[in-house]
Amino acid sequence: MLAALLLAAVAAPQEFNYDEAKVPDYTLPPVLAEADAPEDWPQRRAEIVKLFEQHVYGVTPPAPESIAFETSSETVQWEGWPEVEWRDVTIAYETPSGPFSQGVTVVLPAGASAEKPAPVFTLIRYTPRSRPPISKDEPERDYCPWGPIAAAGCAVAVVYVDDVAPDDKERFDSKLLKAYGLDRETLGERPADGCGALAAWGWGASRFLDYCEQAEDLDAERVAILGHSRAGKAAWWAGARDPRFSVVISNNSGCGGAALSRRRFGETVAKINDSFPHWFCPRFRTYDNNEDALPVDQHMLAAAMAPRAVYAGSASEDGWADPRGEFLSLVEANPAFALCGDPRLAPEDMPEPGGVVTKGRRGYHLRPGGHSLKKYDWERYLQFATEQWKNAAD
Ligand code: GTR
Repeated sequence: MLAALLLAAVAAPQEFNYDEAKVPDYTLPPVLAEADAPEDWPQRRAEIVKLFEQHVYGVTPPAPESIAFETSSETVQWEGWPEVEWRDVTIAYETPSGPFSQGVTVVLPAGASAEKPAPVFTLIRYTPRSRPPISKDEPERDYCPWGPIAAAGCAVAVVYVDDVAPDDKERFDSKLLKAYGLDRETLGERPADGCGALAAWGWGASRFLDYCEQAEDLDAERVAILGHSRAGKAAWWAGARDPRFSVVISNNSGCGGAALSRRRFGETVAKINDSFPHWFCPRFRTYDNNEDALPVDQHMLAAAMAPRAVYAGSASEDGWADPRGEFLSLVEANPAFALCGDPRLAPEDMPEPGGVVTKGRRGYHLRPGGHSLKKYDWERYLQFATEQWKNAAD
């Protein structure tokens, strides 16, 4: 009898909330704290980044002192698509345990040059590396339509998570983190603020930005970062840490990404820590079923992008990622964006499925459908980023 009861308890599906009426009351930590003027913002922003580092994502290695790049290119013309250059970039740097390298594939529009450098979309991608690296069709979960991106005059670069930190709880620290002596074998145990995989992926994306800064045909002032789902979480954190990314986008990133943790809608902190303990720092576990004790919530991550541009793409049937919680993060970032002179977003501005809202440097859309990165999403990201880059240039 006892055994049967225990079995039933184990087999019972965990309860997750999908009912707006059951979202608990919560109070968010303040975005500005003592800051109340634009000149106070850089310091407050730095405090926010530090809090996320200590409590959520973990401390990344320092940027390498010297870095070198090797490239090989081919011109590709697929029927019905614009001619592009596919460039494989090997990024190499010294680490405490010797040389380390990662690869990035860049697709450049024909005609990108020192006179006309191409703006860049940096996609953190967790689909295994393949050749051709980027497909023409839409079937993949983190699809990358390089044709339309090139047609818009932009380049797209793919950062492969596996090069820096395999997306696997046993092996995530076997590459970059091991090279820096931050792996469990070296340390014995992960420290409370130990670097998680999401932070390591973003760190790898910053090394690609190092490349953009010296590649004449890429425009380092106009580099966007984005990712889908787990890579969307990594993209927002990479964008918060590295202010060289001028536009920061997450697609269906949910818990630990754009969604407010205190809403406990769909995936929760306890659930994500159980399923993916390697994504975050160990201290994040102390907030399992204890979200109100977090010194941050994800609206502060959106705020950390100010005065740059930030976007969240949601999908109407992706309750697990809490589309409303993703929108509310942008809304609750109001104090930081208002300080930079942007208009306020209101909860009532949340669009219906199929709608987009852009105010100042913040954008959001709710694609009809489920958890995926689609052509629909990319079209909106292209439009938002190009508008932001144009506004910044005006
Ligand atoms: C899910 C996870 C989400 C999201 C997703 C993905 O299983 O619960 O947080 O990251 O995976 O990355 O596809």
